[in-house]
Amino acid sequence: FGGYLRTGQAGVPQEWDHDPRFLVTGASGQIGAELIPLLREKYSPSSVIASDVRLNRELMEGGPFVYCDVQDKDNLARIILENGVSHVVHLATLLSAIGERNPQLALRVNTHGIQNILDLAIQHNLHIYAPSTIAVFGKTTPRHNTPDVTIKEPSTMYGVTKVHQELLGSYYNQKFGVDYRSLRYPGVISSRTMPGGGTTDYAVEIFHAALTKGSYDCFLAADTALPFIYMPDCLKATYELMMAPNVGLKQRTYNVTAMTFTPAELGEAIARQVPGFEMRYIPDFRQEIARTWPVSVDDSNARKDWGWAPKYDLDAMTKHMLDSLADRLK
Ligand code: AKB
Repeated sequence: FGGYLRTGQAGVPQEWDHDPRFLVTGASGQIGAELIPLLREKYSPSSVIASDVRLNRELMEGGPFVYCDVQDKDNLARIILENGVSHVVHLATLLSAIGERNPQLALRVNTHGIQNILDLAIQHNLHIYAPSTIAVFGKTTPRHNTPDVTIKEPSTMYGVTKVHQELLGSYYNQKFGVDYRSLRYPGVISSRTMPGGGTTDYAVEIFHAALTKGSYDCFLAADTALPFIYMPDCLKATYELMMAPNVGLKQRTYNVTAMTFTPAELGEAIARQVPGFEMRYIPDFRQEIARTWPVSVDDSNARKDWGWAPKYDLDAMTKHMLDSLADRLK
């Protein structure tokens, strides 16, 4: 991304030498559904191609939308070539919980997808942004204030494939000069699209349940603390890293976080605004996954290298989320 910038400071997109053309894979998921409208607003609707194996009508109405299974390298190559794509935002992935239900599928989609994208990046001189996750960490990782560089022995197939992605991205950067960038997302909370099969999904489901039923059965135990970020901050971090001048980046993958809370603490924050809200705890297999992930992560390198600073804490996020969701549910 930095290669296109003439001048500039971190997070402040400057003049472009030529207009970028984006391909976003996995567009219909939680992040794509909000990142694509933002990119289409900042550039032009026709220069942001959404792609997925599942249709998203809103995205299709707002600009180009094509079928793309990221395991199919020929189809990816055709889309990139025929549309003059310069930047790929690779979001197609099977998350932690759904990946444990079908580990072989998660292995195929997640590893073939990033391998295809990185190989095509060499041929077509593409700039790649592909998120990673706190799922790269495991039970041997220090769980508090987890740094960028530490032990990564994940317990899920999703985590295994994202360690593979991180290593491959960094290798392609060093060996072939591919402009690969990545953020390790914590749980992402948003009101527009439900997340698709993660361990942190409870923190989105809970808001829908609070507004529709006044109660929620949580699949994690009350005291399971995990790091989170609210979608406006997640979009801000993503866009800022994508646009940051390459010269300022000291690493290819950065931790980012905005808050840490337990299901009980989130329940209390919601109850302050939805009187009478009640929770029950019925932990399932996702509890085992959550116990291997960090409680909090250290994102000081992102703050230092490209000026990352989140805006939403638990209370601000809860209020904004309840207001936005109430509007959507009207
Ligand atoms: C998941 O729970 O699998 C994801 C993640 C933390 O990457 N939300």
